This record gives sequence, C-alpha cells and structure tokens, in this order.
Amino acid sequence: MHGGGSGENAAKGAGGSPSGGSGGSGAVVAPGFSPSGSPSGGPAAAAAGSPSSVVGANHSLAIRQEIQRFESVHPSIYAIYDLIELIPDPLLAQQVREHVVCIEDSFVNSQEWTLSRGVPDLRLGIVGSLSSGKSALVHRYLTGSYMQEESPEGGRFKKEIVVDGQSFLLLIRDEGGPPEAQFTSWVDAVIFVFSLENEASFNAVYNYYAKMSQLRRDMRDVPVILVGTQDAIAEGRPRVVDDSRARKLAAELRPRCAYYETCATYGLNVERVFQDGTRFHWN
Ligand SMILES: Nc1nc2c(ncn2[C@@H]2O[C@H](COP(=O)(O)OP(=O)(O)O)[C@@H](O)[C@H]2O)c(=O)[nH]1
Ligand SMILES: [Mg+2]
Repeated sequence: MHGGGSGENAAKGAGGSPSGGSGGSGAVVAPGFSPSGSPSGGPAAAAAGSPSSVVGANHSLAIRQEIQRFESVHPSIYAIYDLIELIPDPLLAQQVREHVVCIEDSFVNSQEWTLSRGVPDLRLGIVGSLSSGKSALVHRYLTGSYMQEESPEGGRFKKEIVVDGQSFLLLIRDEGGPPEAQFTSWVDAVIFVFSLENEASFNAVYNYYAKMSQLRRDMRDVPVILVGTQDAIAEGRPRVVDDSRARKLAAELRPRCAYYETCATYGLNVERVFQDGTRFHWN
C-alpha cells in the first residue's frame, strides 16, 4: 500500500545533511558532477564557456527552480499526512489519505509534467526486493550521509548534474515494490539492488529483470547495473552471495554489465554506481 509512503520517505531524506547541495535529499545540486570522474567546472564555469555551455547554464536555472518547487511543496504534504492521523473517523481518514497520495504522486512528485520538455533529463530507476538497501544507497548518494531508518515505501528524487558544462535533471525513482509496467516504461537506466546477506534478494533481481523484459520489448537496450549492498557483514548476518555468483548474474543480464558492491554506511562505490548509471547518456 502506498499510504503516503513516498512523502514520508522523502521527508526522511530531507532530514539528512546534504553535502555540497542546496537543499534536502530530494533536491541536491552537485555542480561539477561528471561521469568521467573529473570535475567539469559547474554552472558558473559553464556560463562563461562556449555557446553550448550557455544553453546548459539556462537549463541549470530551470532545473534549480524545479527542484525548489519540488522541495517547497513537500512540507505541506507531510503536514497533511500528520493531520490525517488526527481524524477520528478511520474511513474518512483513509479517503482523505488516498486523495493526498494521488495528488502527491501525480503532481508533487511528478517528474515529467512540470518542466519544459527542452530540459534534458535522465530517468534512473532503482529496484530490488524489500530491505535490499535501495533507500540507504540513494540517500547516501544524495546527502553523503547514512540513513538508519528503514524506508520500505521508496521515493522520488531530483538532482542537478553537470556534465561538460551542460546541466541535466537526474530523476531518481526508488521503487517501493516490484517493477510494474509504468516504472518499466519510464526508466532510461536501471540499478538492480540486492543484499549480499540475503539470498532471496539476490534471486529477486533475476525475476524482476525477467518481468521487466516481458513488459518492455526493448528492455535489452536499457542500460542496467547490478549492485550488491553490504551491511556491517557482522556476526549473525553473514555474507551469502559471493563475488563470482554476483558477477555471473551480471553477465546473464548483459554482456559487460557493471557490478558493484556498495556500502551505504561508509560510502563504498556509491558515487561510482550513479556515475555509471548516468554515463550511458554521453557515450
Ligand atoms: N549497516 C548498514 N545497514 C544498511 C546498509 N544499507 C542498508 N542497510 C540497512 O538495511 C535495511 C534496509 O535498507 P533500506 O535502504 O531501507 O532497504 P530498501 O527497502 O531496499 O529501501 C535498513 O535497516 C538499513 O539501515 C549499509 O550499507 N550498512
Ligand atoms: Mg526503501
């Protein structure tokens, strides 16, 4: 059940302390982000550059304004969810909640409708079974910090990335459940996430991929990345998926499919995963 979850999750995200960003986790701006790993100068440098860079700078303004819009509405949505908790009649509360969820999904979180088509965007989907570490991964990328709370509902996030002086709006969709048709048709690239400590989450990746292939004819052309998340690899939670099995799965998904182990607590490979997830647009 959706139940206001994406808002809740985004609220948790916004609670972090973004590194080098301009706001909450839904809207972190990262000037200088570059898929090649070398800082590209950021919007200020872009404005002073070639004509094509100036176009990028214009998009940057539109993107920042969109991120601001996105951020400014969320507090009101969270406030409404809190107020709904106070409605004594459970049926009425549920009806109001469903309407708010609908508004949130189709307008507040909308990633397509509110921005001019001319602004280049990148739609990155994150999918994997419950508790595979998707939200912790996304949160780490957006804020540079580790989020302790479980967040089963997923969420949608926006971030400006600048590549060679060009601004792009990166749309991240952390999917709360299995990949459905709308998610599958929406994505430009997919990060499949499983937990290295959970066999079922590893098996889910192949099943999710197979499901997406049934739903989308050109699924083979969609770039994918495989991510195995590490927890503390502590006693009582041993690693159950070894490197060779993970690499074998990656190879089954795609020839030369990138595979990374990540750790949200100390940030291992997190930046690289997202750089790879967006790199395909420029290659
Ligand atoms: N110690 C540690 N815990 C993690 C890490 N990544 C995820 N977790 C924990 O694993 C649980 C599930 O993570 P979450 O991101 O909510 O999974 P999701 O359901 O796929 O979004 C949460 O309790 C997280 O705090 C990590 O890198 N280190
Ligand atoms: Mg989650």
